[in-house]
Amino acid sequence: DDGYRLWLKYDLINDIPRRTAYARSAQFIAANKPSPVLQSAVTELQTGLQGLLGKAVPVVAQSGSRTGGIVLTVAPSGADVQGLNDEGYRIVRRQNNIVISAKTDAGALYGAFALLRHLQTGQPIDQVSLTSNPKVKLRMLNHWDNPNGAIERGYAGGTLWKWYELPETVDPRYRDYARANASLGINGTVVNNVNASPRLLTGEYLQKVAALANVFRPYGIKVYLSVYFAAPKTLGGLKTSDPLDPQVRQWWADKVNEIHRYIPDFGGFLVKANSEGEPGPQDYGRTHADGANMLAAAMKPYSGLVIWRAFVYKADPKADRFKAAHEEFTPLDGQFDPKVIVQVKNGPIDFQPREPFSPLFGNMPKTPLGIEFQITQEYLGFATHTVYEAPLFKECLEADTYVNGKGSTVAKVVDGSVHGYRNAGPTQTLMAGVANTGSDRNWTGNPLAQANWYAFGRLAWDHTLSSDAIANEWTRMTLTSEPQAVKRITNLLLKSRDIYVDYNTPLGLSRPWTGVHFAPEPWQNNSSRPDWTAVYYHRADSVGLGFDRTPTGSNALAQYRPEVRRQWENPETCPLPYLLWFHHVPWTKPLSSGRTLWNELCTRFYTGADSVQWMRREWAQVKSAVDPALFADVSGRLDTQYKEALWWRDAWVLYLQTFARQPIPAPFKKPDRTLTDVKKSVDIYLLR
Ligand code: BDP
Repeated sequence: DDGYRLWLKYDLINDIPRRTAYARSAQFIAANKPSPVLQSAVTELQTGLQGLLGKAVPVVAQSGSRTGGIVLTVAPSGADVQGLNDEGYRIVRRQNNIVISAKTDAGALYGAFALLRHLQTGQPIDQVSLTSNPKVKLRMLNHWDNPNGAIERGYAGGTLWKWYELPETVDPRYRDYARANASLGINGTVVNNVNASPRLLTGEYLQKVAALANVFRPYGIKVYLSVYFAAPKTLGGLKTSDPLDPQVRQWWADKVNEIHRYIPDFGGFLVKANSEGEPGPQDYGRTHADGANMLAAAMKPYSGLVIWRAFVYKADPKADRFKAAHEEFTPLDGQFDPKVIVQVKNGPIDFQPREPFSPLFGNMPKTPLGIEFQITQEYLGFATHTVYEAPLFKECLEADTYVNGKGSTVAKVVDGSVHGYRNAGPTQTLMAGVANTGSDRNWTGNPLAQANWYAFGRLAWDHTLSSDAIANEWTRMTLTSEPQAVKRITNLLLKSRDIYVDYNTPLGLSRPWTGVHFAPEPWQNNSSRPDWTAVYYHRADSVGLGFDRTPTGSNALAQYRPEVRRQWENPETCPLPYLLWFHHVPWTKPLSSGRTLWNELCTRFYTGADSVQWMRREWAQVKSAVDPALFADVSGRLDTQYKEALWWRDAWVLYLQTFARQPIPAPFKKPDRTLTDVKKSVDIYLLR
């Protein structure tokens, strides 16, 4: 198995009684006058059932008096669709048929995939009764793909989009990409990097993007573009890109019209502005709101949206980067056009293995805030380390902001239930994930990283699903149905993120690296900006370790509600996973675990690395239950992961030891190599 089919494998069901029971209920597929989207649902059911049942299932126009089949019905109102939102679905058994009802064709498509998932995971079908509504309206992938074919922070090959062949040649893979996304309910895709090339806005490239949009449309997926804010200057030849300049505004209005000539249902713009060197409205003394509203005005005649990123921080040596987005954006609350959504990364810094939730969530009640997660493993060991991300996503989504009292979780801020974004006219709710897909045959490099794409999509649809349920479902659809193996793999996935954190950034450490974000460099202290060094984040000195964000330090804690602050402000009671995020802790201080900080750190680094051995042993146990090629692929990656976990462990403990000046505690043995050895190996890795 080369992994290409992802979780849509549709292999023949070997359990004959079950297969027979399913076949009895799937003797035909009925759909009236299929639109392109409904036709996708029908085709997918046909393909899926043919594979699972080993026989072709005919499609009929109307069920009439026939029974024993699957009936797709779309109606804007009526008892069948009561309680459904626009994209929701209901699956029930009625008059001996399985009826999939929805208000829209997209809802029926999601229902079709849900029914297939139900069968793929071996659920009983006789009394099937499923109702599901997406909790968030825009469920989107963000591709950081460049027109030259490379992917920023991509670890699974080059871009999926063959720009030089488009629009004449349309790779069939685009359709499989759309199928996979639609199976999860993903309904939007930003096809290019947030560090955007203006080239995507040229007529030549818009035609290419339109060809992709044509493939994605029958799967309910809209295309969005990241835009380069200074395009009026670079592309339009204007003297300025000032958002209040009438010519600039006209340029964008014309551009938006042009885009719609190619892509009538264009989704909208994603904008990274005045961030990490990208141009933006502040270049002209204007605000983020001025910039976003100018694009919203250009978009006014259409349904498209402007998604404006809040990922900003300035090169100020005295500032705490943690506070930057909150400081810049909260004063603008209420100033954004209703067509604007502000997209906020899950944490205040930058997709670290574990971060507290961003204090922006809940603190802009008049502005819809979308959440951005990173699926690609930029800070999670690239495609070699196995890190299942659902627990990371869930940890943030379930965190309580207390903005409207207890229970104001990040998820409820994002889905609109705290501040009622849903009622605010055309505004939307949004969950975005930075894609981990690439041109590798298996899409994600590490076969197990497919689970992260899957988990993101499932949580964007329903953030109340558990990490465990998603892992179990994905494993059964993708790897094996053998119960013991499913249990083992699910357990391995669920533990993998904490294991990574333990050997990489335990107790609230963060960002121990430079440019490529892989090799350990906690000693890194030299960069054009202080906040691009490692020492800026961990603040190790002879006294202790960690970033003081209490009132004696940067007081970033003041950006949270008192209830949240109270959880973290006292170093005696701050949960250990967040300790060094908020406190500079003496090396010798006893922690709640009973160990001193130094001993606790060593314990984490050593047990974290040892746990990768456990992952290898667990994986070895499932050999007979999974495909041999896939088994070997993952085994090799786990071997590398172990080697690199030791590398991380040694780099950190040897470096921190120069401050803590204490021995490695028993029962752990001191590393075989010296700090100089590790530094040299990092230089070699980074080709320095
Ligand atoms: C950082 C990445 C950088 C991205 C940036 C962003 O290292 O490549 O451009 O995030 O999200 O984590 O804009």
